[in-house]
Amino acid sequence: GMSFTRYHRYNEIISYAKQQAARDGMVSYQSIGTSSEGREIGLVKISDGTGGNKPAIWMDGGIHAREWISPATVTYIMHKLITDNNYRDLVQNFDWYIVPIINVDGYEYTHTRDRLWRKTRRTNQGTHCVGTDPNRNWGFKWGGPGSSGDPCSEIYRGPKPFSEPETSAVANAVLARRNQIKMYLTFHSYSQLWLLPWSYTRQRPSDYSELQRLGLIGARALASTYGTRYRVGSAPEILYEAAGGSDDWAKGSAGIKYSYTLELRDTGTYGFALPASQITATGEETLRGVAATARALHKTL
Ligand code: 0X9
Ligand code: ZN
Repeated sequence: GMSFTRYHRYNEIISYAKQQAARDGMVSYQSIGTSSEGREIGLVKISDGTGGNKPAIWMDGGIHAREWISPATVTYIMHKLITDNNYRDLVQNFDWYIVPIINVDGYEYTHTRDRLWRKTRRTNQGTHCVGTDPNRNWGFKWGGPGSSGDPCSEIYRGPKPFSEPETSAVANAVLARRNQIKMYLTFHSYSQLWLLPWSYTRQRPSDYSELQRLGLIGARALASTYGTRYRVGSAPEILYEAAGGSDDWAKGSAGIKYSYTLELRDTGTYGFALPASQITATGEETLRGVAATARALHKTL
């Protein structure tokens, strides 16, 4: 089983995902690619198997290495979707695709060398500076504002779109299921924000009010759990402009209408070093937010 009283290493999370797949017929596991250091990137599908493919929801975590609460929360939600009957409707109405950790090399590096590492661990030509910001590396409006061409920058976009095997693997896995996926959710920390497209521009998409409506439903349900308050809006309005992120790519390139980035707990008291004692509460409130948004989404289909 999996405990949520501490942060787990990459191997423990992947083993847990594989175990669930081995013991529960509704869960399957596959590798969707390999990181630059050779680690497998795992995808879990939860599907109750009555008939063919249903509308699906995609969730991923751990794009940024140091944001440990992200893989922990995604794993918590996965665990609850599999084991808690209160969420049966969500598994009956949707297939769920879940990648607990995208930046697998960076995640391990934060456990072994540098707790605050953010980027991937691929070496760059002509410099000792390592890594690309995997949330500036996606191929929609790549190179735009809020990204850098300097390999030594924390927001280095990489030499070209999808230069990183990790972002490329996830993009290909999403594209292969693009007609099925109705919502894309990606989990970061910290700041307690429910971010709506776009991030690359201050302009709002034409369907902004529909995206905002579902975002507000999620943030309200999240807050009603333990009182944790989220702000809902686009990144340029409530955070900063930044092009090349997975959320903009999911909407702009993959055509997934509902695309959100959640910035989880906290607002800066502990920041990236959120104590493990907050994993279950963060997982539970985020699950309730996601569940409320998913139920509202289902009514629109
Ligand atoms: O800058 C980011 O990538 C995210 N914030 S974080 O502190 N976790 O690094 C915000 C991402 C919002 N979406 C895009 N910029 N596309
Ligand atoms: Zn992040």
